[in-house]
Amino acid sequence: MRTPARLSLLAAGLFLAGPVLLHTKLVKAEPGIDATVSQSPAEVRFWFSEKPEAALTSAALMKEDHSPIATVRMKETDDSLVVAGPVPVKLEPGRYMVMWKTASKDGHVVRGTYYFTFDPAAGAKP
Ligand SMILES: [Cu+2]
Repeated sequence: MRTPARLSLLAAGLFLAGPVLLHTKLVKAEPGIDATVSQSPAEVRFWFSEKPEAALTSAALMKEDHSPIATVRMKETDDSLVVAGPVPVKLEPGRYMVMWKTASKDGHVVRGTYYFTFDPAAGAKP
C-alpha cells in the first residue's frame, strides 16, 4: 500500500509550498542558475514572476567560500519583469554564488541563492 503514503507526502509538499506561491520568484537569471559561462559576466540580470521593485532588488556576488566580491545594484529594464545591473569587477575563473534579494507585492523580502561557474575554456568545448 504505497499510494496513501505518497499522497500524504504530496499533500505535505503542497502545504509547504503554499505561502511561497504568493511571493515573486526568480524565474531565470544571467549568468544562469547552475550555468557555466566562458567570460566574466559584465552584468547580472534577473527575470521575476512579478514586477520587482528595482530599488529593493540587489545581487551580492560571492566566491564559493562566501567571501564577498561585489554588490550589484539592479535597475529597471524595458521589460517590467526584468532588472539588470553591472558587475563592477572582472572575475577570476571559478565557481561563484549569487545572493539575490527583492520584495514581493505585499512588501515581504524574498531572497535566494544560486551558483554559476566561470570557466574560460567552457566556450571551446563542443
Ligand atoms: Cu508575503
